[in-house]
Amino acid sequence: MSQSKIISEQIGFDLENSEMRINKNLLPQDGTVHYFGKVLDHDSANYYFNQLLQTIEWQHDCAVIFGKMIVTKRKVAWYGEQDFSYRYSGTEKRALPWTSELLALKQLIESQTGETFNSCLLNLYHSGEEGMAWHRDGETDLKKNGAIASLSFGAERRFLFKHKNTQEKVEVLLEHGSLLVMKDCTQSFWLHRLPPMKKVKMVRINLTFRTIAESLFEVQHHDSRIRKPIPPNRKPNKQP
Ligand SMILES: O=C(O)CCC(=O)C(=O)O
Ligand SMILES: [Mn+2]
Repeated sequence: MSQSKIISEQIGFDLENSEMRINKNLLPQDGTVHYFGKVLDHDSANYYFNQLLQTIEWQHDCAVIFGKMIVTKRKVAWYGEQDFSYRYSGTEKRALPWTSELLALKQLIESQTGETFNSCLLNLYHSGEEGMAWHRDGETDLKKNGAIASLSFGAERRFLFKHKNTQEKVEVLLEHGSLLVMKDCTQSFWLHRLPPMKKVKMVRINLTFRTIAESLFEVQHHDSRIRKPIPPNRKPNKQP
């Protein structure tokens, strides 16, 4: 039995169902997005939804927008294989060590996609009133053209892509227990967004597994957004 089949069975992964869908690229040009659909069976998706809700150290996100510190309604968390420290939206974040659930999910999507990931950004949307504006995940700390694997749990939400030159839009519905992968040059040409859906009252949790660029581990403090792990007895540098 293959390794991915063994993992799939342990974790409740709907392998055969997903294999039929992954070959279709949702984008007409300039990038690759594969929607695998529901990759976890309903009970496993419920299990992970509840575990993530309870075990993740959720915190409101802070961002500096037009010089003002904004606290978002949605909550976020960041986990990784090292306690990476990085700067994002004018604030400093530090990755927590993998939980057993995140490691199991990472192992599963790695065996399915053939990609590897070393960090995960998690978002918790309390209801359809919360969403995320147009953006791309092209931060300089991420591996160039690295795959980003997005796992969704809870409320079904629309997810949109918009081409930065043609304004062409592509839409997909992200279901409970589903996997979407963005890769190649997608982040260079397409923005994405999670629009609010006022009728949705349920919580949604999204996990985006990413790869922090190896070369940046070596970059030292002065101007990098990612730093080597900071020794526990030293405080992170102050905000500018
Ligand atoms: O919640 C989602 O589906 C997308 C989240 C996202 O785009 C991000 O965290 O960068
Ligand atoms: Mn994003």
